[in-house]
Amino acid sequence: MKKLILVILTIIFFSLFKGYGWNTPGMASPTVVARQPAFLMAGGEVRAADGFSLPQFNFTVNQNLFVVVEHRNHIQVMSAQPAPLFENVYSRDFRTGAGQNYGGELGCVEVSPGQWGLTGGDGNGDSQVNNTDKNDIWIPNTGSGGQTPD
Ligand SMILES: [Ca+2]
Repeated sequence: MKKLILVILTIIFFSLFKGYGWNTPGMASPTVVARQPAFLMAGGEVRAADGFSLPQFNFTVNQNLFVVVEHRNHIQVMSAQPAPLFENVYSRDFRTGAGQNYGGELGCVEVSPGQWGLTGGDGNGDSQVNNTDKNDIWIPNTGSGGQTPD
């Protein structure tokens, strides 16, 4: 009998924005069209609440979609380009390079050659990693159990 091992790193919020492009003169500001919690798996894939299927959204797509990944103690990342559609799936792989996210290396780090990850350590969720995170979140919660902040 095969064992099924499900490794989930954490829960994220997976959002979709519509728009024609970021900072495009004369174009309307991007709008959040959908947001849902999802699991960030050990391999970097995103899965829906059941842990297996892809997150699904129920709306009509009539503009470019940009993907945003929000994690409770990482800097929020947004795709630099619209997510391409292939076989009814919109996807964006942030692991393949700093150019995948808006802001490049400001929002990600190369964790191994050719593999990129989200910048961690944003304890207070203000999209910056600095001494405020260290002094207000990390140090007071060092050694405490559970997830911090809750
Ligand atoms: Ca912070």
